[in-house]
Amino acid sequence: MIITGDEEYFEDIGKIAFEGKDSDNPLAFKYYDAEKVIAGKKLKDHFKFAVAYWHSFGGKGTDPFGTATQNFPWDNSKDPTNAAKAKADAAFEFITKMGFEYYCFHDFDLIQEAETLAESERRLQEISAYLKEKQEASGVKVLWGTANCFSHPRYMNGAATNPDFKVLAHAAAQVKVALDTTIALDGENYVFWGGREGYMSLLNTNMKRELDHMGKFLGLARDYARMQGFTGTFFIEPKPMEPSKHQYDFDAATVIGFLREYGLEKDFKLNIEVNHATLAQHTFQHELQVAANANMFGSIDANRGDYQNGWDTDQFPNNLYEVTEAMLVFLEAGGLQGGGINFDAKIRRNSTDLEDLFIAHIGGADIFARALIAADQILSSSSYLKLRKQRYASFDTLQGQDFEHGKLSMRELYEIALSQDKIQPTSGKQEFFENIINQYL
Ligand code: XLS
Ligand code: NI
Ligand code: NI
Repeated sequence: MIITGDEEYFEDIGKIAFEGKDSDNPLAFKYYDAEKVIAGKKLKDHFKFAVAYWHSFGGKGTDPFGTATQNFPWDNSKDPTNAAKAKADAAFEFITKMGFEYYCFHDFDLIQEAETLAESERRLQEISAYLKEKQEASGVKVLWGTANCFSHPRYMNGAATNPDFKVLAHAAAQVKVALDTTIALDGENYVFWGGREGYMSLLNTNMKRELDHMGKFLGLARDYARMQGFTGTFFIEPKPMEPSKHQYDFDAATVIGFLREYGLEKDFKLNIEVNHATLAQHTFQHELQVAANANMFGSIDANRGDYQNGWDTDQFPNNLYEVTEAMLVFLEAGGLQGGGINFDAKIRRNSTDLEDLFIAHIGGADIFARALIAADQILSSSSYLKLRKQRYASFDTLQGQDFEHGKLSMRELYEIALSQDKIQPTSGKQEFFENIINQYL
């Protein structure tokens, strides 16, 4: 029998309520009213907010210069099973009090990895049974699972792209078990983030061979999961660098090309992370649009980078303008395909109060709600869509339309150009577009 822990970890904090923007209560939502209907859907269904197990319950405030600062009460046991159960208790208490419905995990966020693969698998089965009961009791679900194929030293030269076959086989076994775990927990999706799938120096790297291995590996993982009855979507999470100097899943466009090259485009979509977009010198909005263009607008890892630091700081989202631009694409694309908004974000090293975890997630949910509401108004009430359409009006009739329909040859375009009047410049009106957004924030 499984004994559910009865310890309350956040005993001073109750269920987080929506109190509206005039509330001064730091532990209340100001904009995220889960049941509010915007553009035909409840906010909670637009977003499917998820808590990242690793940052919120595994992160302890460490950084490359210092050890843990966040000594949270669920971290007291040395025994892996007891520690994992305490973590699960804290996680489910937190998620339920937030009023969220989802979480995301790596295999060894759930329970500490063992010395052998067989024992790791046994541990995962044990903790999954415990988590399954907690899911059933609370209604909380798994948005996606994944395997951590980047932390252990065996992966220092990559996992699916490792030049040593033994490591590739180990990674395959780990992904198989992570898929089994995700399926056992009724996970809706499965993510691949290739932290060390890339290289540090091309001098010692056969790039083509490594990419072929990765393509094959992902195909095998998909086939295995489908055989087990998994019907969810696989997501690739692009990131240009860190920890590898150069990662193969650089950005959305690169990943889309890769998926098509290896015949994976039917089963895979993208999980776009804000801070990864900006590391790739793109905007969050750009990456979402690239994914939407390819019909691969799958899921979002919500966070933000730092304007001054060039690494993945994984801060909680708070840039209203950035998220509003993103929500324009989100609504125009018709929302996420299977995924949700996972807060892949961590409280700062010096945020050491238990309530900081709540405050951070409240802020993140409020920013997305406020941005989505503004974006919906921009799309439905402002001249934004009309103005953008007008810029392309010359393609809606006559020769422009013929071109779009493939009815004009190169020679005909040449003849049109010879006969037409001098071209008058047309303003792009960028500042006007920017002002429209500001008007609705
Ligand atoms: C790291 C990634 C990671 C993935 C899951 O930068 O964001 O957290 O989301 O492996
Ligand atoms: Ni992520
Ligand atoms: Ni990240």
